[in-house]
Amino acid sequence: MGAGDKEKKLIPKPAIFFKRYAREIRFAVAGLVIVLTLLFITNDYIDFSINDALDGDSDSVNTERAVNKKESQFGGDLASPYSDFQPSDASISKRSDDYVMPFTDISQKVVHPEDDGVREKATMVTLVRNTDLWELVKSIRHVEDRFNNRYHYDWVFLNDVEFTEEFKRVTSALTSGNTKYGLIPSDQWSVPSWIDRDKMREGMKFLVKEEVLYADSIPYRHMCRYHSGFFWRHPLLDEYDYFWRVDHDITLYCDIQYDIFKFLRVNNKKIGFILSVTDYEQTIPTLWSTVLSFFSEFPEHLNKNNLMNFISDDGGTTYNRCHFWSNFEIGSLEFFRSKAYRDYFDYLDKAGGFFYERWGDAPVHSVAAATILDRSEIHFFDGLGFHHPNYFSCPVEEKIRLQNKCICDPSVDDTWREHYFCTKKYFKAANLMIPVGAQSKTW
Ligand SMILES: Nc1nc2c(ncn2[C@@H]2O[C@H](COP(=O)(O)OP(=O)(O)OP(=O)(O)O)[C@@H](O)[C@H]2O)c(=O)[nH]1
Ligand SMILES: [Mg+2]
Repeated sequence: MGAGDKEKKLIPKPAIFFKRYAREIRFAVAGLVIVLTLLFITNDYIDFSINDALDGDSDSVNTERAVNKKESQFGGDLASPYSDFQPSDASISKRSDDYVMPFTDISQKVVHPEDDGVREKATMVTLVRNTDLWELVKSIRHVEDRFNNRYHYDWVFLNDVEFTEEFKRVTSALTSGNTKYGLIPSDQWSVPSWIDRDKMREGMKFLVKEEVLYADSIPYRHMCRYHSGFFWRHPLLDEYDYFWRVDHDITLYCDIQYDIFKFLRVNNKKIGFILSVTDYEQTIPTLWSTVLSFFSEFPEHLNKNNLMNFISDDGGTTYNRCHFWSNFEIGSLEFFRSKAYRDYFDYLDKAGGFFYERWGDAPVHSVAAATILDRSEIHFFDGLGFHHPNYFSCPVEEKIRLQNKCICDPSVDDTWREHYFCTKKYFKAANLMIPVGAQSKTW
């Protein structure tokens, strides 16, 4: 074995290989880099073109998405104070094209907007007692987990007494947006001067005899009156256009796949509900006659394209007591701030029914919505899954329940029942189709 051979043996075999083919290897690596770069660019282009082609579909849902997608590429509306907002979960803006909308939303001709990186001027709002804290925490978690952890909307808490430090600590730890805590002015939470207290006591006695819930509760009456006429006037709500009322005793069962506030704006909706029921006759004996005298004094506030057929079975002569259950309520603050609504509330308030009887905010809001708004501005929400004691909303369509990861039992759904519940009546009044599966609930 010569010295040269020895040297060759000391150099490892791969090194000899690389030395011999150094030029070819350099070419191959450079080629590979070029090919990979080309592939990367082309793939991006194909992806972009396919999405654009799909977005170009004439279907209104896709058109809406296309508009939003274009906006989001430019970072949303630059003039908006919220334009720096980005959803924390990027996957939400890449909704797959097999996304399904509930049948009722197709029937109501609405679109589910895609996220565009622009947060609406909206907030959750909760009127609540300090003592409700440990029930409220569950409601907050439902709303945060199913919706707000992607959007970080603010949360306004309102109370007739100061919130405790513990209440603020716990709720601010659970919410993903800013929290604000407001004290209600005492004149909005006390019996007004024009109320005859003897008459009020007589009314309460009657309701106790009738075994009506909260028959003689004054705080309950303040709560109903506050929700009817004042929550939207609280200065903490001044900066917002939309609200979602979240009570301390609610449950959400499904993921909400879209920005529910953007939904209201894009579809021009002023109020949304999920369950609708019939009120107790004894709590509102003079509500309708008061409403009728309001409209005879303010006929200009009656919308020509109203939804009277939902609240009256005889063309407006009597009230059928149907109302949107207000423990779930998403709506436009502009509606409540309008002259029409303010005139309406002031008229009702002066009549005294919040105290002499026990008018609830639900019939008060619903009658206003069905008379003052255009019928197209009201929306029935589906696909969310909801519970407030003692009724359930659980989507009837399995594909919606699976897509939205609902954990409710559809057999307990109350939405489409005909006795006591009113959603079928709403669909009939609004001339909308109901989903398959809804027809079977006739009791
Ligand atoms: N600050 C404050 N909040 C109240 C008061 N009464 C009720 N609330 C809140 O107003 C909302 C509605 O009150 P509820 O007592 O649940 O009324 P309801 O839903 O008609 O009655 P239930 O069927 O018993 O649930 C809840 O979020 C309560 O926490 C009160 O006296 N003070
Ligand atoms: Mg409640």
